[in-house]
Amino acid sequence: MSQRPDTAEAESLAPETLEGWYVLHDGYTLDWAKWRSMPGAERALLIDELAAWTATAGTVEQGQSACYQMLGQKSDLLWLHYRSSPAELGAVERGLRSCGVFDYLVPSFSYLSVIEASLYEATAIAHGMLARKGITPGKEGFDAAFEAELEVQRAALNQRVFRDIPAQNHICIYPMNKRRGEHVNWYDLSIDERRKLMRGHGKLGRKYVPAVTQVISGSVGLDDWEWMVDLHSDDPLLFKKLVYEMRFDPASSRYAEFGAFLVGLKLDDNALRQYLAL
Ligand code: 76R
Repeated sequence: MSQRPDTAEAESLAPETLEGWYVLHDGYTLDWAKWRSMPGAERALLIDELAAWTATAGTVEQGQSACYQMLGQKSDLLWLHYRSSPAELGAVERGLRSCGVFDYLVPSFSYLSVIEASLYEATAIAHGMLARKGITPGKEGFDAAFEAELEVQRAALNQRVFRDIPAQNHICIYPMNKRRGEHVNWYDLSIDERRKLMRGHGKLGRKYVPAVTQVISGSVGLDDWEWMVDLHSDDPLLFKKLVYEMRFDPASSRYAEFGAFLVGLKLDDNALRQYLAL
């Protein structure tokens, strides 16, 4: 792999990115003993209150929310929120705290990020479109035509980054970094090298579309890792198959580092009520 020469032009080396919804993953375990020691009628009131709050949070004008039952002991319940600003996420956090059930929830996991599309390909696509029309870099009008073409790409990507929470009923989430190690360092590669790797990555990933929906949110400067990976599917086996196949792809085999994996099931209003009535 060619490493880029020492240069101070870091600004132009970062791919342009397009951002959409801010995302909060908000996970809790339930203190079952304390919860069940409460009389049934009181519990029912708190369940109604929480279900009503979850439903309202899911139908806000700007963004969306969904609730998942997480498998294993790392978390019991996870709320996923898409909102237009951190302030909006703050409001939704306060909303949950105002529910009576909150006194029985023990925080287990939270993650702040923003849905992101990197424009590695958009730039290459724009170059290709213009080249086919004979408009090449250096020619008169190239800069304006290039900007206009990029705008078209951005508009298409906008729908990706301001998307709805996928309807699929299983979720798999994990944070990841691109390696900055002694021997291999993603951030030292040239932008062309990274584009090439991302192209291979995208090609592999698209084999799983639409059975798996991938939502990548960036979290550099927002939380502990560089990205949060959310995969949604009706077939949870595809999480294993996709993540395993990707392990062999150089964008992951050489450069990816992962945090903890969590898998859960989407809860509709009825299922959330049943879960809390256990
Ligand atoms: O349509 C396109 O061309 C989008 C191409 C694409 C990008 C730019 C893409 C496609 N991904 C992109 C960016 Mn992805 N992705 C992961 C993981 O487990 C692992 O090994 C890694 C975790 C999975 C499973 C996955 C799946 N992707 C990214 C980025 C940002 C990198 C950057 O900007 O430098 C990360 C961290 C990342 C990680 N990817 C796809 C998938 C799937 C299934 C696809 C095809 C789906 C689609 O195009 O919508």
